[in-house]
Amino acid sequence: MKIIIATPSPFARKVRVILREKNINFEEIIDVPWNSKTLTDGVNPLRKIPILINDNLEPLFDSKVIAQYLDHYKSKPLFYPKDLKENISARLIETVADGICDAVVLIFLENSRTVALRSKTWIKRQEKKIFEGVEYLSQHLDEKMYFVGNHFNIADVSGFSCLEYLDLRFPQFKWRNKYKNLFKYWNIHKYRESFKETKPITQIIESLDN
Ligand SMILES: N[C@@H](CCC(=O)N[C@@H](CS)C(=O)NCC(=O)O)C(=O)O
Repeated sequence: MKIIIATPSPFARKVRVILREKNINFEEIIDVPWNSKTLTDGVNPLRKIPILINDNLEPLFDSKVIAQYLDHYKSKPLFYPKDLKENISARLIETVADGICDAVVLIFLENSRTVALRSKTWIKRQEKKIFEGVEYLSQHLDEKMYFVGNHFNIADVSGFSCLEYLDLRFPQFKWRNKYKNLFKYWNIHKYRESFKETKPITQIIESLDN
């Protein structure tokens, strides 16, 4: 199995973490999806990573689709809880964490444009999603060790990846100061091997205004 990723991407990270946790053999292929010569060309019509290539299947894209597929490919450990209530709660945390990352990406892209083209209103709109999203994560975590239920699952993969993506692309938001419970949670999970091996790393991207 092959997985096309970008090293800063929190979406690719979800899949990279799950592959490691499930101990599946895979090859990681690094792409820069923003560049004109991207490996996503002709593979994902949305031209986004992550993409999973498995011999007997058409290419899979979108981290949620891939993560759910991996639970079927190898069920242990399971990332989407079987219990309906827990399953919904975990997928809501995943959706909020992914949505925060989407907003961070949009701000990053806006700030990559020449100053005259940047919209402060647009940036403010995205910032609101980030602030309210992190508030949601903090409230739902409360003082627990895992976001949902009593085992590490998709909510933790997404939530943790989101918090470290904020560190990379939105460091001015010092979430550790405002949300002590998230800070405590991050301290507990940061030593996990799959997280250590997939820490986000920036890439150089082509100018978007060319
Ligand atoms: N909903 C998608 C989001 C994936 C995504 O936004 N990937 C970004 C990298 S972080 C990308 O490839 N962007 C390239 C583009 O939009 O052109 C998922 O969960 O996989």
